[in-house]
Amino acid sequence: MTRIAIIGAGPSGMAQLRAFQSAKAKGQQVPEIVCFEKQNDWGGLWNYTWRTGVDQHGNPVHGSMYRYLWSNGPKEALEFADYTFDEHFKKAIASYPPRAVLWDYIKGRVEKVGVKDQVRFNTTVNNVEFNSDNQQFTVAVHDHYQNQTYAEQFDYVIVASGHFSTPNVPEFKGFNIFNGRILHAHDFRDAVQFKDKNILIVGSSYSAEDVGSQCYKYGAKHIYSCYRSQPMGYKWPKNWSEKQKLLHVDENTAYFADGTCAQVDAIILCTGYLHHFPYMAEDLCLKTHNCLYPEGLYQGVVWEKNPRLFYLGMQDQWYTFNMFDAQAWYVRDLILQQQTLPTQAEMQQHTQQWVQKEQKLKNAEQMIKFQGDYIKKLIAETDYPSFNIDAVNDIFMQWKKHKKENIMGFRDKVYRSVMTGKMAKPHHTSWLYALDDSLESYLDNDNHEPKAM
Ligand code: FAD
Ligand code: NA7
Repeated sequence: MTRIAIIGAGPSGMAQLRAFQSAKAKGQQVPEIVCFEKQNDWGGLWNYTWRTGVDQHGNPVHGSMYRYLWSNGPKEALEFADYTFDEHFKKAIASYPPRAVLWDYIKGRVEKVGVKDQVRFNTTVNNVEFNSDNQQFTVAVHDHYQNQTYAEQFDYVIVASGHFSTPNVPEFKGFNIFNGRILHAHDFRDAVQFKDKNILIVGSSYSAEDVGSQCYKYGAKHIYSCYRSQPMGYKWPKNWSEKQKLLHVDENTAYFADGTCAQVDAIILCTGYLHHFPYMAEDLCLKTHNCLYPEGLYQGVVWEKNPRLFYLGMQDQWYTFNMFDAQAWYVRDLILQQQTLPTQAEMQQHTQQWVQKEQKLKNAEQMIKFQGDYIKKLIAETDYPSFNIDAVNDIFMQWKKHKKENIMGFRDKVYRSVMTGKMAKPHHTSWLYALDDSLESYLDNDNHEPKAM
């Protein structure tokens, strides 16, 4: 029987499990699937861990999420087309759920259809090689339950191990003599640690904005953020100063390109992540920076040099969960031979057209539409329920506008689901004052009067 290995049971790997299960439910013959997951539960980044550095088995900790993380985009933009928030929670909820609520939602869909027995938890993939003689992959793993290494043969491999877990850690002059703490956002777990501290955030993208906002919310004294190319440019609170490029630091002071300096207690490097696949043989290894259309992947997923190998979720992400679905359904149909691939040269040419298009994008609106167009094309090829992607693009544009208006208040806005047509219900407490990020508190919307909106 044909065998498929999925590496990782985060949202992308779970989408792949769901895609095959939905084909099986329609009576199709589906190959044997084995999903390897190095953590002891599924959900990927949404499965919070307090750990930093190495995990209990000595492997690098995967988690980059922190306590008090709330969705940084509206849930209406990431909703599954085949499993809505209303179906899962049985009532309307607000638009920016905390991590635990989104984790519950992601798990709900796959728990309902019973695919967990296809996942081998606590099992780290250590090596993947392709043997051209028998056209099979050898996947070598370590089973941490048994403390045993073993290898198995597969006809297809689907890499779904994420790309926001290996930190990009630049060094600045003086770091070796700085007296405070220096950490990367990957190791940031709890903003309360920075209460009453002056902190410096390096970077000007999502992590910079959100890690800084968490620190503000939980009582940091002053936040300095500094950018390399573009300022974030929001209307920051009084105790947040956005600075130009960081030049160097000494024992307790950071020096910026505009000639100013600031005394800081801690430095948080929000400098992004590396695509890192230490387990892949060189000829199978995706090498890319964080972009919307990585080179080498036809339709964003097929490894052009060997189309028995696929990568899911490797793009920079405006769209997330429903994009992973579109990819997973397409990969499924290729493996089930309901889709055919063009020649390698044609695939490469097709990818180049998209890569060149990406290079010409000038602003966020164009980037959002670009990713929306990509998803539209994938969905058109499969039976994934189609949804109004133009309407989701509009939600993203509203979200951008709300952030510009009020960076500490945008999470209080609500949006209409494009899947159900229903409006979200405002949360009982404004994000800035909602210190409890538990699932129970979030869902307990009926017993609270809305306050501080
Ligand atoms: P991951 O979630 O990273 O899952 C990959 C899985 O692979 C993990 O379970 C991991 O343990 C496993 N794995 C890795 N290596 C191996 C190995 N060698 N062997 C076996 N298993 C392995 N998206 C949103 O939509 N909204 C948000 O608000 C949002 N916030 C974010 C905040 C942060 C701090 C970060 C870092 C990302 C955020 N994202 C957000 C984006 C996030 O990338 C996606 O939501 C999603 O988690 C990606 O899913 P994935 O399955 O591709 O990767
Ligand atoms: P991103 O979006 O890849 O952004 C990385 C940021 O780090 C970006 O502002 C970069 O500046 C900056 N950067 C990178 N290297 C350096 C150096 N050497 N010096 C200064 N600044 C640097 O990563 P994020 O972590 O913000 O977001 C990733 C995901 O996590 C995202 O999906 C969110 O949902 C959460 P640049 O603009 O390139 O000059």
